[in-house]
Amino acid sequence: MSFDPNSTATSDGIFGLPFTKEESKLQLIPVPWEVTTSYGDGASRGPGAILRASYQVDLFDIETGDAYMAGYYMEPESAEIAKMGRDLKKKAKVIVQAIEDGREEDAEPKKLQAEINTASNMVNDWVFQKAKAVLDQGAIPAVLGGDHSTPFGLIKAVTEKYNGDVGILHVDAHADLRDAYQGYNHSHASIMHNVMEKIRPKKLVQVGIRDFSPGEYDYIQKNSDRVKTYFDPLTKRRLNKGESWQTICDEIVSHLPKNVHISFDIDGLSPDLCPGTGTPVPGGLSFDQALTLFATVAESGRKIVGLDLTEVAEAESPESDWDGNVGARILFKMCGWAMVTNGFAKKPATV
Ligand SMILES: [Mn+2]
Repeated sequence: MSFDPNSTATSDGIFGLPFTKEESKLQLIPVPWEVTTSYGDGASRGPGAILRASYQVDLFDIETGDAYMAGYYMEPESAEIAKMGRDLKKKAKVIVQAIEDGREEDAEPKKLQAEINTASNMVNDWVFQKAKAVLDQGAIPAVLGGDHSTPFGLIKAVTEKYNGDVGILHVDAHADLRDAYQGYNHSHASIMHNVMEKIRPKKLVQVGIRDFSPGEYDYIQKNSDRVKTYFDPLTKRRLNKGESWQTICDEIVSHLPKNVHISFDIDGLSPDLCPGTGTPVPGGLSFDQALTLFATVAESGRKIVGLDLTEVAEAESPESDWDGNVGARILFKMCGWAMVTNGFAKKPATV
């Protein structure tokens, strides 16, 4: 394997890198799935949008150096999962209509919900097996969604590997702590509730949260020993009163155990950085604030043992690759820090 990092991409691998699966310490599992998304469409095409935009990212990074030399590999998308997702998304629209019409208890929507729940379980199992195989190879697994339901199997595999001693750093506009959503057991709006109740990692630390239900707020209050939420408006007030983002990042990271899984919903960022995402909310993190948060995790001595990036949409207009571009750069930074914190790469001496 030889290539020139100074030239433009010559391989069609993620970030233009030519590594095989076997030689890669970071392996991406794309999950083109958004069956239960409630608002905008497009997250199922996120992995493709990120892949195309990834060729523009310059490989050397001032914070993580040539971490990519540890090898990044993205699996081809499963055509089977993409097709199953497309077919079920049509059926999900029938359910949404039934709910609007007050017919959600009818036999037809109930049957479709059951069908979607079965399919979601299948996708979770599929992701779990894939992630487990990556971990068994001594590499770091990552999921590229798709909607935010997609990393469930990944978080399960990572948490099992470390016997539960894992903290989830969850960046999102939404708390994703709903018990169930529109009759779905595994929807994007319930991912962290499912993670905390069915997988039970040690800690959930949420950042950027600005959209949640009273029930979700209640869940956060009742589980304050396991769930720490940084509500975006309150964090912004602290900044406005003169606290530094670095101070707040140090505090956020202090709640996490040694092993950290980063679950990054792109809508945690300010919506000008993800205009095509399904459920954008004003407010949120700047790009630089996200990078500082990652760097703080790494510099604290914690290890990034898994990561996912979800809800990146293919932009509305075919000429625009902005959503993919931002997504690719967030992904690249998370991958770089994962390599550095696992000892697969060294950061530049000057940083
Ligand atoms: Mn979200």
